[in-house]
Amino acid sequence: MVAAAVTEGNVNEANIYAKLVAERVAGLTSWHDDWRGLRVAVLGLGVTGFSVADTLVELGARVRVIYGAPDADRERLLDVIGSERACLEGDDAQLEDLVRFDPELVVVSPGYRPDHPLTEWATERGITVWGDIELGWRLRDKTSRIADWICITGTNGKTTTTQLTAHMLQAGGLRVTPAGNIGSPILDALRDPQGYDVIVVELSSFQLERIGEISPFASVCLNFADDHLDWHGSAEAYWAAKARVYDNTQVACVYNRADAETERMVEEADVVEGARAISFGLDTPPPSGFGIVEGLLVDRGFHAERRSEAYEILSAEELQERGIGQPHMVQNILAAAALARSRGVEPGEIAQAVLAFTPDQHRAQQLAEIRGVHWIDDSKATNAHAADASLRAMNDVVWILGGLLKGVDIDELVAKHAKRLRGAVVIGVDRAPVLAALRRHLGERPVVEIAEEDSERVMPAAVSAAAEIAQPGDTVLLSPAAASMDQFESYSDRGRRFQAAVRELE
Ligand code: UMA
Repeated sequence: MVAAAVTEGNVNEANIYAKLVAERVAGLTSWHDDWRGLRVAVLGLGVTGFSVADTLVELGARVRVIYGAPDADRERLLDVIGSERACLEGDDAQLEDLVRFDPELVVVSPGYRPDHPLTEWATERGITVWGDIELGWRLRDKTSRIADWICITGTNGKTTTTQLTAHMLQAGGLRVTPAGNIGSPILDALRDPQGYDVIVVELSSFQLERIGEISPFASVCLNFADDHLDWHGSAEAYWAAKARVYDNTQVACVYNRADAETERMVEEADVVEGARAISFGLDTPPPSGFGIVEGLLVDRGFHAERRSEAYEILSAEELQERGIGQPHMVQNILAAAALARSRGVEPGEIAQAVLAFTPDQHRAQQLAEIRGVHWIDDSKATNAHAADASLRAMNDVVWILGGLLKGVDIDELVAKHAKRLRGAVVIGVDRAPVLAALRRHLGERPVVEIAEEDSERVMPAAVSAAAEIAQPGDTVLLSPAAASMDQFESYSDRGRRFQAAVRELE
């Protein structure tokens, strides 16, 4: 029985030690706390992993980056700053390395699934696991100017809305930067020597899954539809992740009046006392809403006399003239305006920012009219919801679609828009379910399969097939409703190749 008692004693000792470490880690809530010597394992060596390692080495922690794919540039930089690193193929080898390192904290890149074996191992042992956003929140006081965070998520439109919000805040005279899922990690923004008044943080559902206890100044979930179901495990888990954007919001929870799910998220959120719910939508706004009245975008959310009065921002016609009058774009503008108004930007400054705004490439981008046919590049539509937003605005469409479906059923989208379609051209490796859905809903109309899988040749083949189907007055729309990585480097690579093939037709 002595042996058993010793074992039990060891286990207890290990538990007490793990608890003490977890308490030390939980107490690290400032850039100016003592991070020295803390053993931190960083999982992944993409932009996030590198920014985390760089930051924590600067704070004096002992950092080891564990990752699967070599990256010569970042590896060289890790060596220069003095971070340890282990490039190992497969979860088993990585887990073994992690166990040997015996971390006190694990910081994980967004792409790691919630049930990843490395993070599960850590959680089971009581080791704290953070994402980079939670770490960033704790380190937000590096400079004396501490930025407010305005947090933006949604299935579709978040990058555009993040950019628009940042432009508006800047027009209001604030020092601001976008960060997060938009492509530049939060920790890079936080280490800016001058600091910012506001950081506009685009958050993916992956980042929200590990968001921790952040407290946004204002927040929005633009819309909600199934995406990334394979990653989150279920639609409920995806909903719960998105809903977290509203937790602890201080001033304004902005939601979409036309999307009951986003309203429910606000209703169920635990917010700071006094935070207001502000809606946006394309209809006449209620008090506390942004919307459209007689062709004018208006703010009834922040007017002192909002029961009877509204601030005019600008006219829908001005947006049309600048090619940014599509319904989903107007929704993004209204959401961004609500966020910017919550931080005190004047309506006139918002109008000025919108009129100077140029949307990104590959987002419902009008390319050309060739022999009466309009060509549109919406390669950025990497999910059904984004494609839905583009298709809604059109008729007589030859639709080029397909790619990595990410576990989403395409049938509903096809059924909904079948009436608008002249025909369809299917690309991607995962073509069978797309073809089946199209054949089910399009009857006799042409559905062409591009069996070509060489990335050089996919788009020329798809464009020439679409050109054959299209009649004068029609629109050929590349809006894949799927991710691009099966055949292309990224959605922009897919869009660039589409544009090049369209130019060949001219
Ligand atoms: N890795 C593994 N195992 C895994 C997952 C990742 O070994 O299970 C490794 C990868 O091989 C790679 C590294 O981890 O070496 C990359 O980590 P990552 O995939 O988290 O990517 P980062 O480069 O750190 O970029 C991430 C976001 N990527 C993802 O969420 C997949 C970027 O969003 C984001 O801009 C960046 O952090 C800064 O915040 C991209 C994205 O596609 C644009 N986002 C998705 C979307 O918008 O739909 C969510």
